[in-house]
Amino acid sequence: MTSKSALITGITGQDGGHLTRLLLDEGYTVFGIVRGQSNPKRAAFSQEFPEVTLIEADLLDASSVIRAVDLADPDEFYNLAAISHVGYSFRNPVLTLDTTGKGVLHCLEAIRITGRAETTRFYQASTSEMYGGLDYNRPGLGYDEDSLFHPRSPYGVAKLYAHWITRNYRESYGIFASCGILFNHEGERRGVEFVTRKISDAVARISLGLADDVQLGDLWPKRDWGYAGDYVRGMWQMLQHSEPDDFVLATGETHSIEEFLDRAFAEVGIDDWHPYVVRNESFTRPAEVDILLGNPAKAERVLGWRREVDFEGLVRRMVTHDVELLRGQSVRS
Ligand code: NAP
Ligand code: F7E
Repeated sequence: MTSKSALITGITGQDGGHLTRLLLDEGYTVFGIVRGQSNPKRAAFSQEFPEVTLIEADLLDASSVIRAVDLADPDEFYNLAAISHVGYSFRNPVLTLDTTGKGVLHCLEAIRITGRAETTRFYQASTSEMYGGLDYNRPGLGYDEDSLFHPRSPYGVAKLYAHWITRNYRESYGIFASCGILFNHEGERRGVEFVTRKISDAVARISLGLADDVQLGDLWPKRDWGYAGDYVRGMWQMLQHSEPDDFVLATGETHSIEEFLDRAFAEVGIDDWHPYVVRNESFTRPAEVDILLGNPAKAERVLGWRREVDFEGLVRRMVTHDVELLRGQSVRS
């Protein structure tokens, strides 16, 4: 067990929940940033994790981030906060730049200005969206840490700034700052605005007679989908490593949304999902990322990182969870 402390931004998000569980199990004292004067997620979070100290701050407000760093005095700082929905970023590009891009600079400056460049290790949540799926020039091998970036959304572009400013602070000020270039990771904590959870939730509702269909956009894009619980372990391993560096976390497999639908509906005994899926143009994007496939060889070799949940296991886990959740709710009501 450790006596270390950690500060997590985005603690009320999917990865924040998984990472909090991991760090508490490792013996960390955990601090988390919550935004908003009445954040509806705060009560549920504190009920699940009463040991965590929540600090009110917002990545848009540099002074609040400095205050949070001073209060927590963390050994490790995990920056998970972002406007993280790609479709939303097209409709809110300036907010996305300010939060997902400039917000990271506020975190790095907070470490530097408060004199913690040599004591606080920093994790930045970089993303496979920085690759954009176009320069897919090594089919079968997947994107790695040396691949070209070509972001295709305001989110991807903002994350690319965040990635490079993190590297810049590592090189300029010697901050132990590592970027995890994570491919899509999902699970029972995923927001229903993302396609996998939207599908698992809809499949559960349809199987229980609570919904007739689900409205989706393009079904052909392919993603490298892993389980979030496996990926937060990789984040933590990056900050335990002897040197700061950048690492891809991925499964090395890619599947279309149609394949996700096949498996998810099969879990509840429905062989043909077509009658239950309605196309809705409003869920398509001005520019799409056609295919993402990651190569996690460096993280496996250097960090000893391994993913444990495969594609089939991920879909089963999500559908089973959502069926049980809805059954529980209907029993209570
Ligand atoms: P998520 O569920 O969308 O969580 C995002 C978090 O950011 C939420 O806690 C949100 O707070 C917080 N946030 C948003 N704006 C903020 C602001 N102005 N100030 C402070 N906090 C703010 O995202 P996730 O899936 O856990 O992902 C974690 C990080 O990894 C994100 O940076 C994401 O971009 C990145 N990433 C995710 C994936 C993936 O597949 N999940 C892959 C690669 C990279 P509220 O709860 O108050 O809204
Ligand atoms: O979309 C298509 C959509 O929103 C996946 C974020 O965590 O991973 C995530 O970004 C695909 C896209 O995830 C719907 O057009 C079809 O092709 O679940 P998503 P994402 O865009 O891949 C990356 C790595 C991140 O970093 C991000 O933070 O599914 N799609 N129909 C749909 N997508 C949504 N959301 N909703 C639909 O109805």
